[in-house]
Amino acid sequence: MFNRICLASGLWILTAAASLASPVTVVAKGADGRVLSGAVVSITVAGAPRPQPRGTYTMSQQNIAFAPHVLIVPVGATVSFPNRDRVRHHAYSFSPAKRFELKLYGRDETKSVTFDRPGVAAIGCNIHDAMSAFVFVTTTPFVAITDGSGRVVIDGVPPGQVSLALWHPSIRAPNNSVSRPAIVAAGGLATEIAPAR
Ligand SMILES: [Cu+2]
Repeated sequence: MFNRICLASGLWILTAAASLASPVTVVAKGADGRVLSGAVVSITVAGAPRPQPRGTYTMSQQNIAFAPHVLIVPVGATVSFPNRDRVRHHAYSFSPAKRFELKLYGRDETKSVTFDRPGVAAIGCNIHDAMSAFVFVTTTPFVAITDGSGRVVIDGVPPGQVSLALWHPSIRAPNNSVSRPAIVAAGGLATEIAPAR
């Protein structure tokens, strides 16, 4: 009797797992073959619904740095740029994805920018040259930043043909990005992406 219960619950677990899309695991590498941490891996699936802005998106300025360094937002998201420092900052972007300037503002003041086009906005500060950050404005929900091992695990990707893309400021290609087609099987996908050497 005990064995039969174990077998039955084991089958249930297998069935439940099969009904979920398996994860896509991607390791990002640079042209030098080393893993790329802090890179953005995105998967575009034809016909998939675009992600909608939800909640608040924040890139703070603290200790003379933007945080986070890379912020992923859906198209249409409004990002607030609070200043948590005692000094004033002057955040700006000249990127085609979003040109803006948040003129000098001080401690605990916040200004916001709406990102209405896909692409990457490189953010700087007019006062502090070392301050740099990126807002990655996406049209796909299947997107993540690589960890210290250059790895992302993205769940929920439907099986089939997809476009796999990698972005990192060090990539010497148009828009600092490379992409290629990939096939996601029912059992998911484990792969690598890197710029051509
Ligand atoms: Cu600054």
